[in-house]
Amino acid sequence: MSDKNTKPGITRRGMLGATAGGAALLSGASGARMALLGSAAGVATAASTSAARAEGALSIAPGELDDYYGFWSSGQTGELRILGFPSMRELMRVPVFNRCSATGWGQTNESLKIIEDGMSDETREFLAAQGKRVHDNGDLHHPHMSFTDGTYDGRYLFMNDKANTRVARVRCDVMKTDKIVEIPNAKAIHGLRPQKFPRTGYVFANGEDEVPMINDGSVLDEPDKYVNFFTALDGDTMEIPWQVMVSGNLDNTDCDYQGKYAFSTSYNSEMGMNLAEMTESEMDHVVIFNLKEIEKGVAEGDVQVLNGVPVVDGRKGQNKKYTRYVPIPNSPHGVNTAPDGVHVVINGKLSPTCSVIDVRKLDALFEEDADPRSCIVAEPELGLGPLHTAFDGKGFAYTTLFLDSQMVKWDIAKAVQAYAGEEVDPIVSKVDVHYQPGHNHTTMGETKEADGQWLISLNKFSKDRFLNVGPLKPENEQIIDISTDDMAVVHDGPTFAEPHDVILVRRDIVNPVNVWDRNDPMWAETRKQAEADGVDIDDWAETIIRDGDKVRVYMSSQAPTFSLEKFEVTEGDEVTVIVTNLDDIDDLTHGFTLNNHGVAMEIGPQATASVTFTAAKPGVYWYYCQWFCHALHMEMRGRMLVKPKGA
Ligand code: CUK
Ligand code: CUA
Repeated sequence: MSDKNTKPGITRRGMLGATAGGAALLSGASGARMALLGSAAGVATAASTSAARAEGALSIAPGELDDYYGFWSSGQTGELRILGFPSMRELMRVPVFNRCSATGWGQTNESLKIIEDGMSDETREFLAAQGKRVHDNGDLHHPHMSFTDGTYDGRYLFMNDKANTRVARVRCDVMKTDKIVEIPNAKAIHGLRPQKFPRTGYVFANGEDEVPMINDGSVLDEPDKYVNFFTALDGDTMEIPWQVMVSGNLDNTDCDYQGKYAFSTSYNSEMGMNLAEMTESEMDHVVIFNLKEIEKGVAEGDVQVLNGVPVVDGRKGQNKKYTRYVPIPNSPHGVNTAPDGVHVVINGKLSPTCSVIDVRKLDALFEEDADPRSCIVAEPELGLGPLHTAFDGKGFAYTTLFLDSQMVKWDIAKAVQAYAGEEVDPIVSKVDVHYQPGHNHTTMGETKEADGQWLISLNKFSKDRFLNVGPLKPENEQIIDISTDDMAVVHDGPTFAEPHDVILVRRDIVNPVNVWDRNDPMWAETRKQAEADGVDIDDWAETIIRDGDKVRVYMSSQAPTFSLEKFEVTEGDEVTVIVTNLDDIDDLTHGFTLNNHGVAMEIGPQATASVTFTAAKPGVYWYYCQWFCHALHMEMRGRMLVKPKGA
């Protein structure tokens, strides 16, 4: 059976691996022991089945493909990472908020345009005052794919930057960032989710840090002057149709499968400014946003316009049409909507409980004088430090317990029964993870197509699990087989700072191209400039345009040569090098690196990229192709002569 582009189930390898013969292939004493036990008993035990299944699925043979794409955040590294899952082979890093040395992201004119287009004038001036043009860091926590009708649609990935208050979009056809938008009014975008139904639609973004409404340096310790914002972006245009002003801070967010409500947790309902104040009350809250009422309020002009964005007032005790504050114990963190389309799990963090909302009770919640807790239908006690929950689509939930260093599997229906007073235990089983898990995720688990195959635990501490690399340790990501109730941990994988979150997407949903379209919008501005200069960048180009002390150098690349083996400029010139890769073969990327100028960029097959720098010092400088493209790749180089001024 070819498992290319089919829905993964138990693959052929997995089935073979589940036999005693497959288990015998396990290396090491424990593998041999399991294989012996399995065959001695005549049946595979749960543990050996898991191990064997893992052996089959995790050790993907050379040349074979994974069943899932894993889209990983990278926290303070600022990039998006793509892994094959379940093999955990890293496939690609997509620069987003970071400066990338390999691709030139944050340096090429095309990437700078994307980064600067979504930047406020205020930030532009602020950066200029520090001698900078763009931020070169970000803190990317939450990557999520666009949805249509409750499941991933393979169009875009959206992600937040907590450090510099931005939201970015990555195009899934080329796996490159195409929009980065600074969110006005809010500070520190943390939770982020795309609308699931009818489509994305909105991308919801939480502001984590409260700031004084007028933040001009005159207010510090007057909490009543602090506000916070919930933002809706339009996933198609990346414009901001509205924001909601809220009370308390906002942590994580999710939304329903009906297109009516969104939810945000708040760990600081107190509006405290230090640890003692922030953790003072036993109850914090989840804010429920009534999307239709907010849209109506915006249409009717019940807004104040702040920095160009219509903002409705959804603060506690204000207009109750827009928001409801549901009390939740204690500093809730993750919020996760189950694939059943009904249950929303709020993870208690400092409370050992998760609170479960039934979305069918939300219309009534927005009625006058409704009990704010009337939408809660379960509150199972799961263990210490529940942070995030994932689902298998079979009625079970899996919650990370940060303090207990465990994953707990529980039954949603039984939790509802127990809350109603029945004598049932919703907890199915627990497994140790290593150590202190944050996010977890199941295959397709945040869609209505959750398939119950695998669970991954993203653990904040690895301690002794890997070779020691010094005081800074990697994190540890563990794969758990959820095909049995025992939840066997079947894989450890170290990872660098600091993936918070991941989504696991069936591979038939993601279909990137192999070669760029020559008319891609990514270099539309560069094309316009070339047309103005009378240069056809779709053809072999070797043209140098002088425009005062600006020089534009047009060249093409075709393995193993640049069209220009040399060019001349004058000391002090502002030089723009525009390279078009005329190769149209899969995987034939060239690069342009200019020695001692800090200049390097990627030019994919059929792409155009450009970079601008100052030729500050007379001399000969070699430029070279930095992607190994041909047997004569080393020879793919040329010289820039910088002539002394006035010579
Ligand atoms: S947060 Cu990091 S573990 Cu930013 Cu999604 Cu929960
Ligand atoms: Cu072109 Cu190496």
